[in-house]
Amino acid sequence: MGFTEKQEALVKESWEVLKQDIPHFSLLFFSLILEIAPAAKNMFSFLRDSPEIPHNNPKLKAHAVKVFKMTCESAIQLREKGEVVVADTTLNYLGAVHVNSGVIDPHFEVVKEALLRTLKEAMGEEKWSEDMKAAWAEAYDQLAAAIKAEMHNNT
Ligand code: HEM
Ligand code: ISQ
Repeated sequence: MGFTEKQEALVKESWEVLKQDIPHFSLLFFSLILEIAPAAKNMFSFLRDSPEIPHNNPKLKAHAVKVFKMTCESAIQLREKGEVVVADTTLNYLGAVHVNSGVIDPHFEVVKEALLRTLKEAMGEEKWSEDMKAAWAEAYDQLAAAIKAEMHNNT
């Protein structure tokens, strides 16, 4: 079954909420990644040398926003084209960045879990739903698949 208009709307709706407080939600996103996989800390250049997660680190914020935005873009494409297409140069770059940082396939599940938990927190019990979760999960999985394929191409 393809990605529906309703699923796309759910993703867009929650991205609008997330956007209201980027500093908070990027920090939360990151904290959740490290809560699930503490060892991931040393993979990130902007965290490696600091004893705790820096609040308001511009790099952390910018990176986290890219992850949110790219997943949101993927949802739109899934609805429009039925597949996620990432521009070649972007994909090459992301494949290389992740391979060079030591990222391996199982890490993608960690980031997925953290992303979904961040969204749940942002939406609150009232607005969060299984449908919303499934829509983000699908968009993320397809995007992750594209990045993973590129990472394997590089190795
Ligand atoms: C860097 C996106 C999955 C770890 C980045 C960058 C983006 C990004 C946009 C920044 C590149 C730049 O501007 O320099 C994504 C997306 C993912 C994903 C969309 C999934 C769909 C993961 C996973 C891990 C990971 C699973 C493993 C923990 C990293 C690391 C960096 C990075 C370590 C380099 C940060 C640095 O030292 O500057 N990612 N990522 N990413 N990502 Fe991911
Ligand atoms: C890079 N890749 C995946 C997840 C991230 C979360 C926060 C900051 C950077 C990231």
